[in-house]
Amino acid sequence: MITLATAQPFPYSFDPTHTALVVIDMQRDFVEPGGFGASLGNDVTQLQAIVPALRRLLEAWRAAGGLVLHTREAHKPDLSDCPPSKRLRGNPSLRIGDAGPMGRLLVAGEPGAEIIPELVPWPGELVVDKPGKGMFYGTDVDELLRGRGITHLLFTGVTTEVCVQTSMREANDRGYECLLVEDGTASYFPEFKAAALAMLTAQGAIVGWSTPSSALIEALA
Ligand code: TIU
Repeated sequence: MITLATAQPFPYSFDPTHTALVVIDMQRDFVEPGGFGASLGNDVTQLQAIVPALRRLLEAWRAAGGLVLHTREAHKPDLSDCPPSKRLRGNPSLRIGDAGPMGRLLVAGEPGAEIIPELVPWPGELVVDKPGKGMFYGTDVDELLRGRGITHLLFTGVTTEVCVQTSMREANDRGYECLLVEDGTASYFPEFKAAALAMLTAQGAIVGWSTPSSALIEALA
């Protein structure tokens, strides 16, 4: 059992053998120029900034033998799992399914939908394509985690207030004890990241806890 004494808003304890590190949507389409995130007018450098910390955390977690779940926001090529309420949002230069420099945006199998090379999944790690913002919607994530005895989830990835926050809220409703890694998650809008961190941990960890990656890595050593 590991206890992170400095976690917010109070200490967080977990057994690594019943815990998964969740890496949400660290795909080229969100992190690199020319992808979906950039098509929405966003500055992708905000997201690139977390890659070194995430690499260090992944290395420590893998060395400790922990389970890793990577998600990708990716639709079927016929877009039958992408409703107009999603595809027609905003006024982007390209929409989901349109062809860009990294292939069709957010479509499974296209180069842009792949996880960035710096964080490429290892053999045996879970990789799940999800059509929505939350990782439980339209996926078998719950069965995959429960089947492995997972009760605790350590959240990282992008973007904090969209897919990470939605996934963490879905997980909390399903009974998982959730921790968000502060420097392992990013938003295109730093003020939204700060607000998400505050609201998730408020009211006595109403959704979950948070910690810097350094405390987690130190505890795993
Ligand atoms: N636009 C934005 O901030 N995020 C998304 O569309 N998807 C994820 O957060 N993965």
